[in-house]
Amino acid sequence: MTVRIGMIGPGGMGQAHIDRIHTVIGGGRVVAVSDVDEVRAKEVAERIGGTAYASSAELIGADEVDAVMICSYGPAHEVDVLAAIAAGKPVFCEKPLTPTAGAALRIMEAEQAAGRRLVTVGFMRRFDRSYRQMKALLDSGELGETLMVHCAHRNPTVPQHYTWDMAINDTAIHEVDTMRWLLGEEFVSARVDKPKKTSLRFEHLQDPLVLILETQSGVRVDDEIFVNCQFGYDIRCEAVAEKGTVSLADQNAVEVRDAAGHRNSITRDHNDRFWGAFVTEVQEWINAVARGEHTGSTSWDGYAAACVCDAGVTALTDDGVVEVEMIEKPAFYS
Ligand code: ISE
Repeated sequence: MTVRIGMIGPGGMGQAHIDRIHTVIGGGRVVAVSDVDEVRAKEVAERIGGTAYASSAELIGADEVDAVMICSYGPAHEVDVLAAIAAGKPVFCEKPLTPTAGAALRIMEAEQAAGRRLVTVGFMRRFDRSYRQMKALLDSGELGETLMVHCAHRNPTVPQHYTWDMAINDTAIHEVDTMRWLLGEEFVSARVDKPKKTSLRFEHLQDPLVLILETQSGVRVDDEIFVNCQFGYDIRCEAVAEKGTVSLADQNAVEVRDAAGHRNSITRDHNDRFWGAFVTEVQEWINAVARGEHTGSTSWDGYAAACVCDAGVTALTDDGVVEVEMIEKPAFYS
């Protein structure tokens, strides 16, 4: 069976998904697109030999669409995820599921009422080989209990429309999800440290910042967010446990040694850095849709990440420690 996918928002991320689905991934095909920019929708549809729909609602309702992929702007996600649930179609929604916890809660309620897990959130780092090896080692208990995790998330630059809260809601959300998954527990509090700002940023940004999170059992996670670091897309993670540490290795494929020194290349692009993770994530989703099953992060994961980010955004404006407010996990997501 070929899973016929309808893509909402085929911008940069969406096009990258289309390219992998049509080249390296098996079992799926993007047959329909819609976009707020109608011209772009038509161009993409023509390129892939699919149909351009005038609205996301029409695309979701189309008979030729078995499953929906949402790659639009975060605030637009809720209405389309709810429509996909109402249509009984599996939906892969890029992160963040929603920009606020309240909206994610409405999605969870609709999904539970539908009685079937239909929503997968695009938290791709869970599919990265290095993070998976790190988790396997920590879960084995060989290093004892995990006590702290030091993370860094650096982007070369961000565009002017990147708003101040996106440092948490759009960037740090990756570590929020990955750390919940890695440590297997929820965060209870957030704090933001605000160091000296780089002069190479837009005035409205606190850049860099350090998000400090604490889990239920007291594990401390610090996450340096530096979205105008100039030099590359640089992701670091070191877990400190009772008897040792484990870190992500450099992701370079080759190292150069010459008269200029010993160095490796650093990518500037998240699609390049997490290429393998994206491929595995989307392949597993398509396989699961074909089997009528659910895979990947759930709406609960989208909701929990949004709750932590809500606390982080508050901590960005108000000093001090902010408690994470979250409902009890519904049995539906256990
Ligand atoms: C972007 O949306 C991503 O998901 C990237 O991985 C992240 O590094 C960037 O800061 C976000 O804006």
